[in-house]
This record gives sequence, C-alpha cells and structure tokens, in this order.
Amino acid sequence: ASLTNSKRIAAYNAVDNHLDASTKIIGIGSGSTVVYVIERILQRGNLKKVENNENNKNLMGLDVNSCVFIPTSFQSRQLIVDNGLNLGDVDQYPAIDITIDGADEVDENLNVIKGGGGCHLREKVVAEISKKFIIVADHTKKSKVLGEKWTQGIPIEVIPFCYVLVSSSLIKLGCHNQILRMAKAKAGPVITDNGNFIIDAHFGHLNGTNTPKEILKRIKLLTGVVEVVLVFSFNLTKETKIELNRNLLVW
Ligand code: DER
Repeated sequence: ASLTNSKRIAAYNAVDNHLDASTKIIGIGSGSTVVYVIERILQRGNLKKVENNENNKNLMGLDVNSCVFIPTSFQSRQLIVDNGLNLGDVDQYPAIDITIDGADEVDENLNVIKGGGGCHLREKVVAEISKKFIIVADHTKKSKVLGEKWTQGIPIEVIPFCYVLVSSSLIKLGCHNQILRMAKAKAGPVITDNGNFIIDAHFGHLNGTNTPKEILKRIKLLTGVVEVVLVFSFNLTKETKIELNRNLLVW
C-alpha cells in the first residue's frame, strides 16, 4: 500500500474497531495519521443507526454530535474545530474513554518513540487519563529496536532557559549528538504549544544497557527536561488498556 494509503488503512481500522456508542469522550492525538482518524469518525460517526453487520458492529449509534473531543496540540484542536466537532479540554474531562494517536516508531514490546511532531507532552497527559489508548502505526513505523528506522533522535521537550545545560547533560548520558530542533518557516528554534524547545537526542539503537526504559529514566531526571516519550511509562490507571492490536498496526 502507498504510504498515505497504509496510514489511512491503519487509522480506519482503529476507528472501526474501537469506537462505539459507549464512546463519548475521545482524545485526538497529533500528526498526520490522526487526520485519517478524524476523516473516518466523520464518515461513520453521523450514523444514527447502522445495519448491524460485520463492518458496522462497532459503530452502532456512534453519534459524533453527542461526543466531546479532547485535543493534544494546537494542530489537533484545529482538526476538531475545523470539522465542527465538540471541543473539550482535560480540565473539564479528567477521564477520557479512548485516545487515538500516532507514533514515530514502535517496537515489538510496544516501546514507542513519540514527539516527531513536537506534541508529546500533551499527548502523554491525554493518554494517561484515557481508559483506552490506541497507537495507530503503519508498517513504516515498525522496528525490531527503537532507533532503527526513526533516525531523527529522541524528541525531548526542554525549558528554553536551560537547553544548553540539558545538551551537555545528555552527552554525559552517552548521547552522541543532540540537536536543538530549528523551525523551517521561522528563524530560530521550534517552540512547542507549551512555549518550550525540543532537543532531538541521538543514542543509536535503544538496546543493550540503553533500553528504552533505562534511557527514559535517565533523560527524565535531567534538570530542565519537561517530557520525553519512549516506553508506555504513562502512569496508567488500572483500567487503562494498552492494545497492540496487530491489525491496527499495518505492518
Ligand atoms: O509527535 C508525535 O508523537 C505524533 O504522534 C507524530 O509524530 C505521529 O507521526 P505521524 O505524523 O506519522 O502520524
């Protein structure tokens, strides 16, 4: 399948297999894959009553007008607003039924690199308060080990005041290249929705002593680091289910 097509197939699978009439509060991730998640919700979500057959069984009565959508970035907020969907925020809705998001790379233990879009802080917050969290990733994201396919470094959100300190601390952790993410259509660095910088830190393949869990811990403890996403280290509530549903991951 072409790249767009495989992202679309994966996104459509996620919506068709996981949204149903009981889904009222829906977290929307950020990036290009979630555009297809919204596309599918709009296509299917206005069906008041769907014939109860194999394709539609999970979409019985999904009525988007009775749902509230929680954004994880300015971009996903725009997706919600521009498509006329009800917008909510994490203060009003501290418990979310399901969040559907993308990723930059996924290994077979569901370790994930997120942050390619620079939205991973809010994505992680929304994921943590979701009962179910679905990562939609097509075959281009599949790796045996993190760092194999995603070669742009681990995205780390840092406080602008101390990005130089964080950079030098990363070197001590064995990082062999750390790059302040520069904007393309604006002079200077990328500024996140939270007003911070992003450092992309290159550790090579995350295995051996540099497992995703180990690297996550070491990076998170650095002064000036705001957030990094590597393993599903979210403080998952007891109900939160992480589903590595193979047919959602179009390998
Ligand atoms: O920043 C992120 O983690 C986003 O989810 C993003 O990187 C997902 O990638 P996509 O644009 O390929 O969906």
